[in-house]
Amino acid sequence: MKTPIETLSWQCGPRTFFCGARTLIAGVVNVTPDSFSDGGDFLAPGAAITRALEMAAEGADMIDIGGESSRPGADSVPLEEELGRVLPVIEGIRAASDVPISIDTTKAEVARRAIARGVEIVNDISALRSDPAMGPLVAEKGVGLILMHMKGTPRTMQQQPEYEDVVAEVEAFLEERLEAALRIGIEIEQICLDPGIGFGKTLEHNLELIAAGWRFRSLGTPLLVGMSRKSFIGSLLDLPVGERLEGSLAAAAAAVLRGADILRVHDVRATRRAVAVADAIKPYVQQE
Ligand code: HH2
Repeated sequence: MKTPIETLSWQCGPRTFFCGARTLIAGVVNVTPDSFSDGGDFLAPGAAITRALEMAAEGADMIDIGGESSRPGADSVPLEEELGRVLPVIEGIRAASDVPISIDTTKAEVARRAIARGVEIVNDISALRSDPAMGPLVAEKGVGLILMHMKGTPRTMQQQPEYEDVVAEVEAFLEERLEAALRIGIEIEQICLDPGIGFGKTLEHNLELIAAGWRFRSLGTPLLVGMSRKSFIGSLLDLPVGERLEGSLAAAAAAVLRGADILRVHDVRATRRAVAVADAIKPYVQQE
């Protein structure tokens, strides 16, 4: 029996995304020397812009630009350096394309300058806990906001993460951050939630969270999941980061069938194809 998937709209400034029937793809471009999979590849603005436009042509629904790596153990980047990395790339993409852009940052000043250049979404992996100015900025500008779960900080998060019930704890965290955002004046339609695969989680925690998608989606917002090339795939396959495409596609299909609306990925064309098949099967899968 076919059960249509409830559509949730995600309001990101002037754009509205409809989440449900078709999985959306966020293409990742890290303008950093040290990101775990593409570190150093796109540090030159021209290379990052070219890659972003290529992803848009491959069918990315949005491009996520980051200037600070959040890989386990990563150091934080000073404000001026982060601005110097991401702003030329945002300007270059905007000059050539109207593809929606999200900025992966925990700093309100980076988000403010990015929004001034046409960015529609703030991807804050600290879920508004790093910078007290971030929530009010998002409320004032009406842009989209991704709230992600992380246990600890990128420096400490993989030091033996422990949970009694990982799904219940991540759910409680996301609910609490959602309520905090609403109290600041951000509308629920602006928000997207993310269980933060790999951020303070063991292999088993990640698998359990991917399978728990419908439960997170029942919090009433679209669900984003970022699994592309991550180390849990490397652990399962015993393969280095450059050889995790097939594993990433399998994880993508699984997450879609378990309720994910948006996937944050490095391989846009391949993921689009894999997910088109998963999307066709999705209405026939029990949504619980
Ligand atoms: N994962 C990474 C970075 N940002 N944002 C959200 N919302 N969800 C994620 O799962 C997520 C994220 C880590 O991946 P990547 O950007 O490829 O690497 P790095 O953090 O080393 O730059």
